[in-house]
Amino acid sequence: METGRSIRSVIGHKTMKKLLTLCIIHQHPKVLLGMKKRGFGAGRWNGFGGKVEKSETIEEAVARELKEEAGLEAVEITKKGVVDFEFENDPKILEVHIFHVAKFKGSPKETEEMRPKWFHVNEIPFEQMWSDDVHWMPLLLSGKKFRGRFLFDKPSNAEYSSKILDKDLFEVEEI
Ligand code: 6OG
Repeated sequence: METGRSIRSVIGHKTMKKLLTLCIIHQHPKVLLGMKKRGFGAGRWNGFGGKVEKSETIEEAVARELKEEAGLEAVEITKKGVVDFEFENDPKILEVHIFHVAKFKGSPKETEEMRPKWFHVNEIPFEQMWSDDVHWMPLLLSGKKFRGRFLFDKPSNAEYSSKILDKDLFEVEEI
């Protein structure tokens, strides 16, 4: 019998969907972000996360990435959003599952991929983040659940902040 996972990966293959996680550590009034040091989105502050491997669930990927990128052990993770990201003239869809983590063990440490830093919720550096974040992060920080889709011109890096060409973002009761 097919499981949810394998059905998802078959659909994922046809539509060129890539499954990723993104986790925001939030202990009010502070949020832990990481400066991405290499790879996709380098030079921007973001939550922690990455690709979901074939052998793991999405929640397992959240815990693994948090450990690998910030040296933290998630104690409780809550899914808050699913957002599709697309780039003009690129058939790939990044389906990013966004989580809220309020409890964790350990203290944040710098890794090869990320330099962690706490920010007050009123001082989140949106101008040095992906340009979608300013739209959904306030929903996440106020306990809302959401779905959305953003179409960008091209990927962000340290020098260039992606332009949003189209967006659709709405609150949902369940995710
Ligand atoms: P690696 O390629 O390093 O994972 N990500 C995005 N985050 C935001 N805020 N906006 C986007 O708009 C994003 N696209 C991807 C998902 C990449 C990490 O970056 C997130 C992952 O946590 C396009 O394995």
